[in-house]
Amino acid sequence: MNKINGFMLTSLALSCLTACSDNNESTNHKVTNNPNQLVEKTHASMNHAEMAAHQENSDAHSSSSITNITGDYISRPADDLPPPINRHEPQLVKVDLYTEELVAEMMPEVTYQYWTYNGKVPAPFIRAREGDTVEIHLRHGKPNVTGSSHETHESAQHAKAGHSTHSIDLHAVVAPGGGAPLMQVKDGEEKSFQFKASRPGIYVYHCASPHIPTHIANGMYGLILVEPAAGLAKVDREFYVMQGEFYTSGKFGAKGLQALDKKKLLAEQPEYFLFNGRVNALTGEKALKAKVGERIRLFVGVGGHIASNFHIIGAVFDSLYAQGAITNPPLKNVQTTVIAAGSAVMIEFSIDVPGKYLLVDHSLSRAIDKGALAELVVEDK
Ligand SMILES: [Cu+2]
Repeated sequence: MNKINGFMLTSLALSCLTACSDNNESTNHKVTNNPNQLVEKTHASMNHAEMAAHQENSDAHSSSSITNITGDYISRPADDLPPPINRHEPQLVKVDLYTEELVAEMMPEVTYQYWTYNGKVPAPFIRAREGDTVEIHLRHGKPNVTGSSHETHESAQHAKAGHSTHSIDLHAVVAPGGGAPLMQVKDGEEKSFQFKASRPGIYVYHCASPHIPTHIANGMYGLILVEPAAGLAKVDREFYVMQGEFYTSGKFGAKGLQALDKKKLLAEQPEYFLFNGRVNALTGEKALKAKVGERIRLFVGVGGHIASNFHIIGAVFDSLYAQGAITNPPLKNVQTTVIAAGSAVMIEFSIDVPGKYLLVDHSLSRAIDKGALAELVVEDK
């Protein structure tokens, strides 16, 4: 057994590919009983047949061949999060993540090569309970995909594109790099580690591979909630929203495939400020929906590099758990909250008057001109 940075490494057999929620099973996993151990394994996850298919199709792996996905594919719906935890004992929570680079619409006629966890922005919402052992599996590349739909390309192309390695740094992990030193995965590799969810809160996680700001700017971020052991108050609705900014080569709305403009990234001058990765990701049919009087809980994070001035036009945050500190007493009756880059908040409120309420970054040109706008539609009971 190796020791790295004080954490013991053992091997795991890797198998499951389920969603990021409660999971009682630990089948095929040799899990240590000490939850403070970080567990890691590397393996080339393509078998020979898959590798052969990959090679045969390698001619098609030029950057121009990456599938264009039209429509609203990239954005994760705001109600896509695991349900509240309803148990009183700690358990093992297994999380399966893979990385995927894919070209998708940022708005109609504007496309961008996103780098993602599990194909969406933001990444899966991870939900655990204080005291749980969380086991993160991270695979570089979509599992069980070969042939023309295989988004990944050859190693050299990965390297040239700057995504030869991906990883994960979870702010809920109290260990060097948030786990990232153990979790650098190259094309086709998979690694895993365990940590004890010891600090309740709502935390950001993100890719931490060079050049880190580029990986984050391309969409590699999500939230992990560690519920307090006693649980959270019961509410009627929960939603998952993350703000991130995008540094496209063309101006906001410029048509066609947009490259990342690194100069704009370094200058912190994005063209887009977006909720869940796309213009109008959370409006119209995809708006947040609730009924008058219902208790609504929002988890809102900033995955990007620029803090949000988060506000809901026409609403007041009855309870704001600022800076991810969900076990502190909330601030009451708050109009707008700053959400730092790499932070998140929990907001609880209800609405008395039916209608449409706009979620915005109150640096309002970001909302009106650069995309940072979502809708909450509240209907009569
Ligand atoms: Cu990455």
